[in-house]
Amino acid sequence: MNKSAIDVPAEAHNRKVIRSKADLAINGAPPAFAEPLHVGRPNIGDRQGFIRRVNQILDSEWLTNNGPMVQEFEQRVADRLSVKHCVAMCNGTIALEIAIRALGLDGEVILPSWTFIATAHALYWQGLTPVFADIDPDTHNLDPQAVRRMITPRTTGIIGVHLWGRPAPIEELQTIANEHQLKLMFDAAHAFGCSYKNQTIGNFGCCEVLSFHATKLFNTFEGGAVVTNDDELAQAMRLMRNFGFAGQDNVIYPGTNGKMPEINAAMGLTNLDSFDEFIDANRANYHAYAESVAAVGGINLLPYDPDCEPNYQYVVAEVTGEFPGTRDELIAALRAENVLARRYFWPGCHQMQPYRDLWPHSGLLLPNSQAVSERIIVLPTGNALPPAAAQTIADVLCCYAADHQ
Ligand code: T4K
Repeated sequence: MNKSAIDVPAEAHNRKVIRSKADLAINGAPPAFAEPLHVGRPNIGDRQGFIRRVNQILDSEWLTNNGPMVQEFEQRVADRLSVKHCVAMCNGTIALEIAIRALGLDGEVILPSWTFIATAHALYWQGLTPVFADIDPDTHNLDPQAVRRMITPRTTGIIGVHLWGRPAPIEELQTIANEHQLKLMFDAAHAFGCSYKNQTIGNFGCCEVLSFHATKLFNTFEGGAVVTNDDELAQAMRLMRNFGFAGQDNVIYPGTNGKMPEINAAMGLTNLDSFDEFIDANRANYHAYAESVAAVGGINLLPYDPDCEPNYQYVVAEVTGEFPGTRDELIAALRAENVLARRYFWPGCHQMQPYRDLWPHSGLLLPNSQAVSERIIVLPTGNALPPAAAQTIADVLCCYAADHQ
């Protein structure tokens, strides 16, 4: 067993004692946690503050269509990220689609396969061809050399994804985009509140897309936004998210309905008030895992880059060949303890439909994406994680490893 796992007596935290294989739930013992621990448990700020805002909305009888809460929310997000425009949307996927369209992307767009499926679907849904480039196995982000290899005469853009809140190789991608006259945008769904070299995520490429889904560090129930410093782009996206209306009775573009309702903005404003506390809680969870889980042989916690300020949204570990068991067996052992760890984003977008049938051999060009997808494990975090949960999870991993030596 690793040192820190035995340093803190389980009894002191009133948590299940896990010292031998007989204590593991997969071997018939009761689970370590009475309630499931989720990866995406929502962070919820001040309830009374939220309810006050909901009452304000109800009293005002203004429920949606760019109401005062949405406008305040957009301003607060823009201020927080030091970016000129925040265009709030109903979710991150529609925000991606609108950004893709407003940028005039066409033909082929290069993106990682190692991302949530929405990044690829947003392109496909807009009639574009997603072209998957491989990742750097150490950072899980796009490998610029792999991006170069995927450029064809039909390529019009690149979508970098700041996976797990770790900035994509921003400068290298911008250089490639400039050399080939491509538009560069970022899927920053994981990176709200992160920064790169002291500049907030939200200020890179032509625009960056945020998700405020319930499972994100910062949520508006459902929601998203595109942030940009480009006035014209922001104006085009505002038009697109509201059916193309340029004023009452005046439609000048075939737009869609991407509007954020007032109640979502109320949740956003409430959660913005507590956002720093959410980060603090996640940072503490991350460090607790780093001390305990990372000390288990064969389980490596993904570190953050020194020149990036993370939001600690995800606790991501890799199960290496050194660990005496497969990733999926380990996930099953954790699930038995009520630890609902995930294997995001297995098996990779290229292995999901329609892309798997369209390009059945694309995996040959994505060896790093495939390898990472087989060894990843995402652990529960968030401000509802019980105290010492990371330690208990480390104890499970240690005993599991000892049991399978
Ligand atoms: N780009 C990237 C890189 C993304 O990661 C995402 C979304 C997007 C774009 C698109 O943004 P949105 O259109 O979603 O705004 C979840 C989320 O649905 C998705 O938003 C997120 N990424 C993705 C990483 O995770 P699932 O399939 O894992 O959701 P689900 O229902 O399994 O929930 C995860 C866990 O959270 C569950 O174990 C239960 C727990 N949970 C969930 C909800 C909704 C709760 O405890 N309470 C809740 O209200 O996709």
